[in-house]
Amino acid sequence: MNLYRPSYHFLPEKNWMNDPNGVIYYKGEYHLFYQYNPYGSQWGNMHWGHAKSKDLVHWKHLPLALYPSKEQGEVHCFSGCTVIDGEKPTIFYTSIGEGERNPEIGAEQWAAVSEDDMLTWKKCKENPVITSKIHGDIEIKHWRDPFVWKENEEWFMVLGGSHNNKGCTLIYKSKDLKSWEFLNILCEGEHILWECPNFFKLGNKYVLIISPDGQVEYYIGTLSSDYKFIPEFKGILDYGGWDGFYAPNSLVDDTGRRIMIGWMPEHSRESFDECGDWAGVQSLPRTLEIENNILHIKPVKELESLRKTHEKYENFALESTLVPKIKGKALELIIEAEVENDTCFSIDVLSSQDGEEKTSIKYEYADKSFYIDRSKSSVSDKCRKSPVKGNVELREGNMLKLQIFVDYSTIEVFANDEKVISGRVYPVREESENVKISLLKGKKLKVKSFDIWNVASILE
Ligand code: DQQ
Repeated sequence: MNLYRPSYHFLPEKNWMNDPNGVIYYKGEYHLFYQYNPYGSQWGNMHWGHAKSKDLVHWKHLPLALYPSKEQGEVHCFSGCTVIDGEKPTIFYTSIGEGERNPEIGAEQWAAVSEDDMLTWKKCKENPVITSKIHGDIEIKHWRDPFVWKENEEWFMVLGGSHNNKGCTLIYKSKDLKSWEFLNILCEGEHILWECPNFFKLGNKYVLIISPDGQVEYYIGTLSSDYKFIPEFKGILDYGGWDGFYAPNSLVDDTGRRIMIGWMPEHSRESFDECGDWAGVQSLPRTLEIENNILHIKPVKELESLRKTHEKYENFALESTLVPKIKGKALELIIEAEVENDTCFSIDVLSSQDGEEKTSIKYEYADKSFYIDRSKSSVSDKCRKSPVKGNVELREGNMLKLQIFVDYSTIEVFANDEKVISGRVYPVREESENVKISLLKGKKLKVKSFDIWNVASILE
């Protein structure tokens, strides 16, 4: 029996997957490319895998999109993006080779085009499209992960990197996607490197998202006329980091939604090797909106189509525990409650009957934290047990909404349609599929509603 492989998240049939790449809405379908090693379940031999979907929920696997061009000394096709130039889709990605073309100092930016609606891709004969010479005397290391968009009839690109040991994003401009001009260092931060930048307009602001080898951060701000980003507000896009969410990428669809998908890594497996011949999952797609200078992150509506058996509890006071009838390893739960002073409560999922193995999603009033307590997530001592923690302010009337998606080894917790924590867990017992809500501190939890659904597999 499968105990770990998610059933309603995207992942390839087997082998290693990491960053989502080149996500784009094209001719009525969502395309997802991804970093992929066709030869094993460890990172290496980076190719681009490819899948598409009509609804962001059910995905169809397609042939690999990019292979390293060994004859040109290319070893990896690192992350990048897809854009449509007229009718022709173009991929921009970072090409890594041998020796001097290593990721620290030798990366180049390459392109590939498709003439058959993205089914097959041909590398452009003009490659490399950009080399690091474009920066003149400015030395950039770990230069990678192009993100391209069109604004006022001009193309722009941002790339991640490291300048004087500080993570940075660089910005470039082009008229034809072929010849590029370096504009500026768009923004710099304190981390050693910034990977996979996304930079886009949302409402009347610009948003910069960066992956700094840890929790993914976002900045909201404005752009100066000399192409310097001026951050005004900052936040954590997902508290998961290496425990659950990294290197996201985004698209805009025909409804105008900014939709983001991130890689749910397996770092929490540590020395646990029971999962089989696959590694890496893509997160559920989420929408991004700015409200009160904070990025609000919500799962896409389309996921509701997977809801199956349902149980609902309304307007009750939780004084000890509630055990719903529904159980399983693929679930969605929503609780809306008024959280009084001193309250702490827990929603246990993937729990064994005796509670020896369980993953507890907790809310603590004292420090307004919500977190995935993984201390008992697995009776195996091989995987990571540290909590994955975030913070969220209560809404008016001390109201809290937690929307939780459980899918075998993935947990995603959305709090107040605003903040999110993604985490990975590896419960080893087949019977670890029970659910229980418990009041841990305080007199009572005034629950307005509690909903729980079994979630259909996307393979059915
Ligand atoms: N993964 C890719 C890089 C990127 C990193 C390599 C982020 O392009 O910077 O697989 O996870």
